[in-house]
Amino acid sequence: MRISTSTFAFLFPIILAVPVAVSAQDSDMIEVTPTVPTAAESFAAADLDQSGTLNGDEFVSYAVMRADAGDEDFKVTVSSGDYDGAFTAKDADADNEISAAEAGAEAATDSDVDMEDGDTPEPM
Ligand SMILES: [Ca+2]
Ligand SMILES: [Ca+2]
Repeated sequence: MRISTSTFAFLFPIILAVPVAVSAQDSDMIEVTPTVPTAAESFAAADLDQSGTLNGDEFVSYAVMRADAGDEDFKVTVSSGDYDGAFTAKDADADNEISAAEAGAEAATDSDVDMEDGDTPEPM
């Protein structure tokens, strides 16, 4: 056994010091800034299967997120619980999926639209 007690003696003060340093920072360093997600961010977060569109379940998540973010239209939807009605209203092309455009959640750039998805061309 070559592990000496001096190694332990060296580490021990560090182990003690770390929790103190963390708790000292806790009170004044960590400031929770509420950030309101953009529609595009909510859309991406709600699109659980990352298909680029929202199905019925994903749309419910999206509606709740937008309501939380202060979107008055979705507040009405969430408080009424009429997700089906809102879904139908948003689904302009009636394909039972809400695209980012239909949700009004298009990102500023559209450069990532055609990623590795060449087998399903959009019917116009
Ligand atoms: Ca999806
Ligand atoms: Ca659609």
